Amino acid sequence: MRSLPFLFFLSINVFLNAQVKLPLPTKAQLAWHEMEFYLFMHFGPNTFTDKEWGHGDEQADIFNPTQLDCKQWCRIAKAAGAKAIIITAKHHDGFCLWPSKYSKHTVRESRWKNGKGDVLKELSQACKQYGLKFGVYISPWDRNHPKYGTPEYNDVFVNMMKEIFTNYGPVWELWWDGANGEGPNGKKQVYDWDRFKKTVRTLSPNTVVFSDVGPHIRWVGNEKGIAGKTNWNYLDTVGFTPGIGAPPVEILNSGNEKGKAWIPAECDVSIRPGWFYHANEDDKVKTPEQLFDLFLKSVGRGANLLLNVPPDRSGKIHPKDSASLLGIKKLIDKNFANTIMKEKGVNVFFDKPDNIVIGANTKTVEVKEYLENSCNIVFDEPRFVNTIVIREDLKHGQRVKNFVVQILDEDKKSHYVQGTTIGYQRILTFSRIRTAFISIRLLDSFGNPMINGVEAFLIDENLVEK
Ligand code: FUL
Repeated sequence: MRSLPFLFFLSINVFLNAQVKLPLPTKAQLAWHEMEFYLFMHFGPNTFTDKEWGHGDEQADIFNPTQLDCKQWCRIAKAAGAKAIIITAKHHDGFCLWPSKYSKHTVRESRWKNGKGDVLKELSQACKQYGLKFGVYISPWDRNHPKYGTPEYNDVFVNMMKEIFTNYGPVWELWWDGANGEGPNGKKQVYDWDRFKKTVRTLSPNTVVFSDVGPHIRWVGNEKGIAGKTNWNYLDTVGFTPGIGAPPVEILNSGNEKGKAWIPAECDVSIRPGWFYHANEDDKVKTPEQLFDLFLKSVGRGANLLLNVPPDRSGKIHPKDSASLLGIKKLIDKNFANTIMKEKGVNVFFDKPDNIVIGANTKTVEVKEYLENSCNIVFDEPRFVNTIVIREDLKHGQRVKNFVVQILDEDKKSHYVQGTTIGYQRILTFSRIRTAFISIRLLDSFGNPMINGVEAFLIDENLVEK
């Protein structure tokens, strides 16, 4: 029996939490969460000069891939299980991978295909053909454009975005880099962010826009591909701008628990040390196991993983990179294909026996009286488990603040794994334990948790998060 004071506390707490009006994702943001893992491609003059940040004074002729093959990129992305490709249409050096009317530093000025080539055209078409979403990175910082540092550059940037939306859309995600320095005229730009946002809203309302502070997707605060173990999809942006005016990286990494806007984190990281291709990094490509670890630390913490795979000078993905990409797909398939929950002799109870959520995004259960209730996973026979996956139905906002997983071993000793936020998906791994009883307790939340997936796995013990 619960004591009266406890019941009183419980009802007050539920009442208070129910009063909190949570920010909610838009339809486009909800769909974005389901994208989970996709590729970034840094490609441009830097690929040919071995630089990371071109100065903008590189000869356009330097850009001359011998066998550019965007279909190869797409085939590999597909085989890796990635759902989109985001390309650096214009990096800080200002070189445009499409023949923009608003620049004199583009593929048109290069020798590649006698100035008739268009990488954005080839890639956007290939993505359509292969069923991948197409995204565009366009650096606001431009070290080549003569107008940079003057109000007219904002017109240039807006016009470039217009060209991209009009000629290569639909653009699923648009990426605004926060780096900001001087232009060729030695001046820094005052960006008209409001105008930029309005341009996207008007011309391509379904595009999700990434920057340090959104408006739709935020930077995770590091370039290592690692989200906070606590990762709120909420962020406060008032008074902040992308770049130098962004919130502290710790905030970007974890979000704001009581933030006013839905701006989830995206984890960008490169498969190699650099963002652009460098032959001397061919032996430093991340292994499938390292990529799997990053998957756990990004997608497993409710963020999305944007993995950079830079094409080489031929214009293709290097065999070392594609081998690692196929490797991570194998690891994900092998380790997450079979949820224990669907096997015979497994009983799952969430609140009431008819409230069962097995697998991913099956049905949503509102967990009432969450302080008391838990999801119990009971096996007929003891078995090894080292991974629990739990998901919230984000249509109702992100609610869970704190939870604990109790695993009872064969000697009736309890092991506890603590968790804070869940969000789209939390993958908790631990050293394997032989158990017949697991209990997930949701300890604190905004209102009642809305859970739409619980799974248990035994993954390769070597892949458990370090
Ligand atoms: C940074 C840039 O300066 C890097 O070159 C790279 O493009 C990375 C994704 O974003 O801000």
